[in-house]
Amino acid sequence: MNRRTFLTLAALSGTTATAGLAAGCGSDAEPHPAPPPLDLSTPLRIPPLLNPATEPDGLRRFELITFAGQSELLPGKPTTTWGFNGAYLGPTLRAGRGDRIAMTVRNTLPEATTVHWHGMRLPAAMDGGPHQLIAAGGHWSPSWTVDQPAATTWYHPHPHGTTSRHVYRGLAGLFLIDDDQDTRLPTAYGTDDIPLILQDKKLTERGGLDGDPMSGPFGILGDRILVNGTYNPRFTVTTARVRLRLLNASNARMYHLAFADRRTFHQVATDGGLLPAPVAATTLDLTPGERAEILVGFAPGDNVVLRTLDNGLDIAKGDLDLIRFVAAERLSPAPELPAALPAPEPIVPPAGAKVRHFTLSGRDSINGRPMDMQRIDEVVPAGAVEI
Ligand SMILES: [Cu+2]
Repeated sequence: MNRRTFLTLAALSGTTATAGLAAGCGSDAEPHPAPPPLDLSTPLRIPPLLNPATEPDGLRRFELITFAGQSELLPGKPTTTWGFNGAYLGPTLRAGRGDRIAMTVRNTLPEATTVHWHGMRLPAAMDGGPHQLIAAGGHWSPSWTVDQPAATTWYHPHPHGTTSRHVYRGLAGLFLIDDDQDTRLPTAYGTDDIPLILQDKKLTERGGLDGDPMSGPFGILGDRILVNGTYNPRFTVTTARVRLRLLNASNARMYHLAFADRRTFHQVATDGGLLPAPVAATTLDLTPGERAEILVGFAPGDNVVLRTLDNGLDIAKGDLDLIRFVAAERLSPAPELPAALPAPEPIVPPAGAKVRHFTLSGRDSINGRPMDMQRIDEVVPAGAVEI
C-alpha cells in the first residue's frame, strides 16, 4: 500500500467532527453563489523557501509552526485559515541527498495534529502518521538523514479522522529533495523552477472555506481553484523554459491538466523522482496527493492558460481554468531539453516476491476491517520489495 492510498483512506475515513471545524470551516447556510468568470490576473504567490545552512554539528535545522491566521482567499474578504509559519500553506523546504535533518514542529492550533512527510523515505517513528500526535501547544522534533534520489515530496497533517479537515484548512507544503547530479533541469526556485500547489475549494460569499471535506462518499469538490493559495492567478514567465512542480493537494478532485492551446510539454518526474528521459505529452492526470514535474517551453509574448479538463470519467464535472502564463517580450535562454535524466534504478520484484491484496470498501474499511489505532494488520520488513 502506498502513501497516496493511505492519504485517500484518511480523507475518506469518517469520525465525529471536531468542535470548531464541524462545518469544515464556513457554514453551509451561507449563500454559495457560482464563481464569476476568471481573468487570471492575480500574481501567483510563491511559497517562501526554507533552506537553512548546515550548522557546524552537521545538522540542517528546520522549524515549522502551525498557526490559525487570516487569509484573503478571495480579495478583500479575510477569513480564518491554517498554515505553517503563516496563515495558509507552508514554506517550501529544500534539502539534499545525504543531509541530516533536525526538524522541530510546534503546534499552536487548538487541537492535536501531526506532520507527515509524504514521499520521504525515513524511519517510521519520524513519519508523522496518526500515532505521532502533536498536542495543542506541544512540539515534536523528528530527525533523519535524507536518503533518496531527487524528488518533489510534500508535508501535511495525518491525524486519524481529521486529516482532510486539517489539509482543507491550509496545512500543506512542499519538500524538495535535490541530488548531487547536474540534471540540466531548471533549479532557480520561483524563477524557472515553479511550485504549483493545486487545490479546489468551496467558498462562501464572505470568502470563508465552505463545506465539509468529510462529506459524501469521496470528499468535497470545490468550484474555485487556488494555486499556491492564490485565487485567479497569473505567472509571468521570464525564461524560455520552466519546470513546473505540480502537487495535487486537493481533497477529492482529480486533475486532467492541459494547456488551452494544447501545446506539448515534457514530463520529467513523478512521485518517485526523475524519469529516465523526458516524456512528451499534451495532457497529464494528477490524483490527490500526487506530484509530477513538467518542462514547458514558452515563446516571447505567449499568453496561455493551464486548465483541468472534464474527461467525463470521474466525479468532477466541467473544465476549470487554473492559471495563466504570460511570457515576457524577452526571455532568458534555457538549457536544452535533456535527452536523458538520472532516474533511480527501476524497482524489480524478486522471484517469489510476497503479494498482498487490499480491498477498500465503505468509508474506512480495508479488507473488511476499519482502521484501528490499536491494531496492526500487516507488517512489511524495511527494505522489502513486494507486490
Ligand atoms: Cu500524504
